[in-house]
Amino acid sequence: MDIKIVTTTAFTDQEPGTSGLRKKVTIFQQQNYLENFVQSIFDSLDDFQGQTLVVGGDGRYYNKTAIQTIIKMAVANGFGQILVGQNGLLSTPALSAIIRKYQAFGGIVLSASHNPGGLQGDFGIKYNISNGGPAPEKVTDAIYEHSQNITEYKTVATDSIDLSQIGKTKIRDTLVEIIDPVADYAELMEELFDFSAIKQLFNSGFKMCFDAMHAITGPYAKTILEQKLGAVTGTVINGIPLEDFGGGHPDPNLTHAHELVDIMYGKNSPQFGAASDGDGDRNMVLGQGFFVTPSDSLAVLAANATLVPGYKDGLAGIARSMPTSEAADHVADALKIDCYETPTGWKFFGNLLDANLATLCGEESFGTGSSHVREKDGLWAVLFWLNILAVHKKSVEDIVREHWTKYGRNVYSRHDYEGVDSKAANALMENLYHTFSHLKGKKFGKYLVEYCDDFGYIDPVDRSISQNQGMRIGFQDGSRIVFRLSGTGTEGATLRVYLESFEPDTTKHHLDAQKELADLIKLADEIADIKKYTDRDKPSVIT
Ligand code: G16
Repeated sequence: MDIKIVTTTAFTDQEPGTSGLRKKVTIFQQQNYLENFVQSIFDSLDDFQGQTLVVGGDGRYYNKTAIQTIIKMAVANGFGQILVGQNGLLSTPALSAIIRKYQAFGGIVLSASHNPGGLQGDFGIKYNISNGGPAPEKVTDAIYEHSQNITEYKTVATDSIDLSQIGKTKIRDTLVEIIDPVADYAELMEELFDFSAIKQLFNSGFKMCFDAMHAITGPYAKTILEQKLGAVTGTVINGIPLEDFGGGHPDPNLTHAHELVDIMYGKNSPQFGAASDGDGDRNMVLGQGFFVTPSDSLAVLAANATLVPGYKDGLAGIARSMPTSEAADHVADALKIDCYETPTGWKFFGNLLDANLATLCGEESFGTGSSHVREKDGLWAVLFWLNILAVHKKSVEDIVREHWTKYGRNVYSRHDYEGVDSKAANALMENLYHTFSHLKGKKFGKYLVEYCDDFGYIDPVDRSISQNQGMRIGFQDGSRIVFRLSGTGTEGATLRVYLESFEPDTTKHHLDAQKELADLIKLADEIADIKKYTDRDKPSVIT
């Protein structure tokens, strides 16, 4: 079978964002669009001939078609082995675990994460390196550069591979192996967590509801929660992965995971609720009528880590993205370990984890993870909570409230303005940038501006520099407002406004976050002129 060299023309818009290339399905369906990007990935890698590539996706529309294309191109480009999840499925954290376990050269994840799927929805592609984590910026920059100059790609003319049967096929010199998408990941979870304690918890009548949102975690959650841990059948809802996620928006937050939210805030709710997103790396955690912010979740996991077998020896450090609340910093202070502040994007945690500077990482965007893989991991976070609940035998709410009593509460919220005109969003940021030069020392009511800057990061391991990572204003009382444009949207721009204040007074810990943050919310609008630039009088999503 001969290698085919196909002539192509570059697309100008293949610049990876916060997490790979995400576009409308219809954009990916243009002739050679996917092929160009895949060839650009391969062209930016060295010495992968004969090595292993892992491929899988979240099962969204176009997943299977794209996988067939990628297999043929990986064969033509000289990979020695390709591991593919059965039916083209692999959650993002499972793919990371498989890269690490089998010492693969890298992997390709097909997902647009929490973005809606289906013919009119979104698709995405991301390259992960040999540590199992998202390619760092130097690699994504190289991919983009290659995509701008591409003139041809390599493929082979062969029949489609049957993705439904576990087994091996040889194409030219490449072994293509269809693997169980769940087994390796489940085994890793069993090593990290006290499965017998969690089993006992479920045996004692403890109930939970896990909403897989018709996305990738359905099969993983059913195997681990229902089959291995003994949670009652029906614990996992929306557990069958569908190409359009059943018409839903697979983003585990209070707005989009409304079915779970209704259950957890309704009568006779189970003790614990959780949801995960399209590709299984995000998580939302709820108690009975109680929402745990992702920032608090990271802090609680860090404070309780030594209760969990996989972390019993303690944490090397914690890392959080800049807009994530400083709740984890208080825990790090108490544990006398470092807390690193990185730009938004899981790729920035990779070096810290590889160098063993951090063990737990987290982001306000519903992502938590650890050194067990190099991605955030939704089901892992749920199992971590279950392990803590099994040890403490207290409610989720009590655990969080006791945490606040000890460390203080970082009251937190994020306001998103989605689908804003891109020019207007850029103008808002530009204006903010100029405003910043005379904000320091200024007083707004009770808030005195202590610092304001455009966040930049120097990676402590390889000294690489990442600039323009979000505009932040810090006030003297520890409150913060951060403004960023999202790097994952596919329509117009999304303005994210992150709001945080610190409340040490336990008598105020029961208060509603939006009310507590009302002054800061007003101030954010006053400083950035949000209403004027976005032409919106309120955010589209509040978390
Ligand atoms: C991705 C990244 C995360 C980031 C999130 C939101 O998550 O992996 O690190 O926090 O996007 O990014 P933005 O604020 O730029 O939209 P996912 O779950 O979409 O892969």
